[in-house]
Amino acid sequence: MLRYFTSGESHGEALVAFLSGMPAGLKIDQDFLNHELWRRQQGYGRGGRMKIERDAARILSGVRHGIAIGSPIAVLLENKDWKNWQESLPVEEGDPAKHKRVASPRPGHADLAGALKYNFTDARYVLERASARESAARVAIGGLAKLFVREFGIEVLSHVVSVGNASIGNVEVPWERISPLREREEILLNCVDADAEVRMKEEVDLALKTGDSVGGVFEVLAHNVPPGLGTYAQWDERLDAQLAAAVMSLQAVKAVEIGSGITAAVSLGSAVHDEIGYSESAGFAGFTRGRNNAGGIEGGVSNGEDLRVRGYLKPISTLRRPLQSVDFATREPVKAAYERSDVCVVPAAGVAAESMVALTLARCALEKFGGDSIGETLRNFNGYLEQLRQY
Ligand code: EPS
Repeated sequence: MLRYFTSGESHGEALVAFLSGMPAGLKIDQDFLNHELWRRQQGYGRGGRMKIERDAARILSGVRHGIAIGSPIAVLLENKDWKNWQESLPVEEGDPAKHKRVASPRPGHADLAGALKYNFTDARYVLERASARESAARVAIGGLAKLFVREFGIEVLSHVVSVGNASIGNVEVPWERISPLREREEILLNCVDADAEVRMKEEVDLALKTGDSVGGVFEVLAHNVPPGLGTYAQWDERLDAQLAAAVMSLQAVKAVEIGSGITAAVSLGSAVHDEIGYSESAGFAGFTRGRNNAGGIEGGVSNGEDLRVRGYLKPISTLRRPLQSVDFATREPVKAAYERSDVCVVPAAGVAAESMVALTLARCALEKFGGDSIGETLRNFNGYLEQLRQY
């Protein structure tokens, strides 16, 4: 069983991620992991922190001589900013005069809910863990999951659908237009449509000028996913339910859509469901679809079409022109705390969501095909592919 979790504070010494259950023999490409981490740091509208960090995955365990050895993998990501926080956020008690209290909670952030829950009169400890900095750790192990699902021919990538009011429109972007995005050496807003990208940049500029922040929508595609991952047999084993939870768990995501789920709710059945055809050499078992409103999942099971998962991101809650709040100590009205922040993180959230989709697919694939070594897993996978061809 594939299990994973992360630890680390945004301004602590490091982030750590654990991934347990990866079959032995999987080749680990560290340059690929670091490129994934680089991609998460990009995008127009990111804040000052990204100028400080240069995220790199340091593998501590579970990989030897370039391959996974079947034991738990631990990855460490150093926070370069730690050198500026050693006195204000030490592990030891330190000098309380140097601690950086966050005296007034930011509306929209975890600050108030977290302070109430953990009984803090300061949001510092809350934001340190609730911050989207944590998603870097997920991208490191998500990279490992991507390397694993690649063994099955599955590729996972994202693009930006909208930023604020600027959108590519209601179109189904095919994989062939999305895959070239990964070669880009400069990532503006990770959009397939150059005109829309210019409009998206204007949305960010406007928010930047007014001390505001702006959200948007990203879409993750998983290409070449075989039919049969996930199941309707039990509620929590449905692939759409697992993907929704995985993507919703990312910081600032407030809604998740599979395929054309949102427009489907206001359309007639005949306009929504993807008609079935047959052409012997097509896909995994010869069945074809004229369109993919289902987003590659029917009944909680992958159907052989590309998976399409959208995440709807609220605007970042740290505002340069802060909203109204209350001082934790005095209960007097004050402006919410501000240190520094991003203005727009939609492309970065898309990269983090790719990781969550890859981890989810890796788990489902391991459940279906099993195996303690990559050879055993692929033998089982190839047997299943043959079963589909013979169907
Ligand atoms: C982030 C690092 C953080 C923020 C951002 C994401 O760095 P800092 O707080 O030092 O500026 O830039 O966190 C948030 C969006 C948030 O709301 O906390 C990162 O590595 O992505």
